Amino acid sequence: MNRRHWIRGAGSVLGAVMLSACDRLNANAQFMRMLRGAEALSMRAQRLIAPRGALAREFSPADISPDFRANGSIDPQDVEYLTLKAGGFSDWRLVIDGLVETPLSLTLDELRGWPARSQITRHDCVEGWSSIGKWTGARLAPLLEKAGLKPEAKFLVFHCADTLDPSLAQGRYYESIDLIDAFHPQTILAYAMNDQPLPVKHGAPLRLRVERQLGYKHAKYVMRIEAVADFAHIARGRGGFWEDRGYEWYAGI
Ligand SMILES: Nc1nc2c(c(=O)[nH]1)N[C@H]1C(S)=C(S)[C@@H](COP(=O)(O)O)O[C@H]1N2
Ligand SMILES: [Mo]
Repeated sequence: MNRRHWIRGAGSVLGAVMLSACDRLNANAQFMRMLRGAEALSMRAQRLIAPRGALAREFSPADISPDFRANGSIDPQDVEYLTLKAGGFSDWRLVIDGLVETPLSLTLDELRGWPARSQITRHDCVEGWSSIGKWTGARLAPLLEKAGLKPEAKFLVFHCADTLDPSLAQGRYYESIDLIDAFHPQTILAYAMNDQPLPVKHGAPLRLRVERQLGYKHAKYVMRIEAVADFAHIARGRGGFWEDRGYEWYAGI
């Protein structure tokens, strides 16, 4: 069997597994373990088809959605965030720490001075909608090179300012990516959208764009980027707010 056939075969088996998934099975630990195995398989399969450095498709200005949807938190009410917003984010700092040689703390103005990239891309949300927007921001790779990742660092955790689930102590939004996505050329910390300062509903003052991943990986309201060896100790240990509630950690597109 050649590679392509093998991938197609594996894909249809996974599809059947997914179709039979239901909430009851979701609660079944053995089934969840199997899904995680399938997730690792789909991650490897996808990376055979599209190499890890491949760029997400970029669009032309004419393709930009006139009304880009906003989703999840759109107006955080966390006191710390409200205070920063009231001050025009002049007291906001992006912290990059954890397993780095030199922790960084950067103002928005300082970030604007770092090597930047603009890209017009399509945002795909698992809820079944897509919008095209233009994003401008600091490329993540040069910032990570400045901070100097320690050899043990394997993932970046994005800590956000918003509480999406107020019913729990662990209701703050957070996300994580691996170093392949972290150093991808289209991975940026966006401070502008469609040539305007990033609006609050889309994550002001700073949000992640990680274009080879589904919408929920694109952390908005980023406060801190922590380099870690693993994320088992953070919140419920699955690497993200939605991952802690059953979504797959790898959401590659
Ligand atoms: N901090 C934070 N980031 C977040 C979310 C959120 O609720 N809080 N929602 C996620 C989801 S599911 C999607 S689809 C996108 C939505 O981004 P948008 O509001 O700019 O469309 O942000 C993602 N990042
Ligand atoms: Mo989403």
